[in-house]
Amino acid sequence: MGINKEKGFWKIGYKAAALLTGVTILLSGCGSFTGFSVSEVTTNEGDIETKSDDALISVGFSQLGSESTWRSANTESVKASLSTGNGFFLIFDNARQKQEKQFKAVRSFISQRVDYIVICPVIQEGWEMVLTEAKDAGIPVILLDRNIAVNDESLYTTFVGEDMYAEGASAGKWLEAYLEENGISDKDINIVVLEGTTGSSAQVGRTRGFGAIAARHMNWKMQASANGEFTQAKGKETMERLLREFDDIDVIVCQNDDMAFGALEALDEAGITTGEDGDKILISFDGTKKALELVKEGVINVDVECNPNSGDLLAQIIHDLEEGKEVEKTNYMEEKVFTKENVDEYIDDRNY
Ligand code: GZL
Repeated sequence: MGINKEKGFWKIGYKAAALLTGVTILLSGCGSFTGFSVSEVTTNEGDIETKSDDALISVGFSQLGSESTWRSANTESVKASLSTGNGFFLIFDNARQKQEKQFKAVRSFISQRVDYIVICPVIQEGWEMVLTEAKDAGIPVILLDRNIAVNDESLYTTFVGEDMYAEGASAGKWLEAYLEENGISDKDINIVVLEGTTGSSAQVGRTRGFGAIAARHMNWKMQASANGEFTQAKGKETMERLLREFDDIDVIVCQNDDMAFGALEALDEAGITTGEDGDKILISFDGTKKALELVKEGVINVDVECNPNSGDLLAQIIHDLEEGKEVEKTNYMEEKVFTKENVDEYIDDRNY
C-alpha cells in the first residue's frame, strides 16, 4: 500500500502524523469532525512503533456508542487489532447511539480519503445514501457487529460479526429443552422480553430467532416486549414497569447482559428471585464475565454468547483485501451457549 497519489495531501498528512507521533486519531466531540488529538500508542515492547508510509492502512471506524460492557470490549478489540504494529492507522469515532452522527463520521472519513471505512450500524435502516457516497469515492465499507437492511449489497464489501437470528434461536431451543427436562413442556408459560435498541440487527435478529422457536409452542404466551436500549439503567426501569403490569411472568428474556443486570436490580427490590431455584427463568445474551458469574451462581439460567472480539478477524480481512484476495460476504464469529453445566470451562478466560 503506497501513498495513493490521487488521495492527495490529507492521506500523506495522516501518514506523516502517524510516523511522527502515534497511530490512533481520536475524533473529538460526538462524531462531528471538529479536529482531532493524536494519541501515542506504544507497542508491547514499550516503544513507539512506526511504519514506513507505505505500510499503514488508514481505516475510519464509526462505532455506534458505548452503551454496554459488550460495546466497550468490541471497541477495545478493534483498537488493539488495528494498531500500527499491525499496519493500520485508525481513526475512531463514537456516535453515541445516533445514526446521524455515524453519517457525519462516515462523510468525514470520505473527505479524509481513508483506505477503508468500518461501521457498527446502530440501526439497520437508512444507510443507502451515505454508503453510495462511500462507493462513489471508491472506499470499501466493512460492516462490523451489526448489519444493515439494503437491497443493493454492493454498498458494502463484507460483514464481520455475529448471527443474531441464531443467537435468538439458541435461547429458544435452550428453553424448549429446559421445559422438557423439567416435565413442564406442556404448561402455559408467560414470557416477557427486554429488547435492545429498536431496529438494530441485534434486536431484530434475536427477536425473530427466539420468536421462530416460540411459534412452535402454543403454550408459550409472549406477554410483552419492551425496549431496554441495551443499557443497565433502562433495563431496570423496563423491568420495574413490566412487574407493575404483570404478576404472572414465568420467563424473562434480556437481549443483553447489561439489561439483565438492570432487571436483576428491579427483581431484587421486588423480592423476586431468578434462575435455577428462583421464581422466574432468566435468559440473557452476550456472555460477559460478570454475567457468567451469575450463571455459575444459578441466577441467570442461560447466557447466549455474542463475541465482541472481532478485531483480529477484521484486521485479517482488511489485510486479505489489501492483497487482492476474495473475502466472504458474511463472516460470523464463533459463539457458545453458557449454562451452569459448562460455564466453568470458559469463565476464567473471559476478557470482557
Ligand atoms: C450484539 C451487539 C449488542 C450487544 C449489546 O452484536 O450489537 O450491542 O448484545 C450491545 O450488549 O450493546
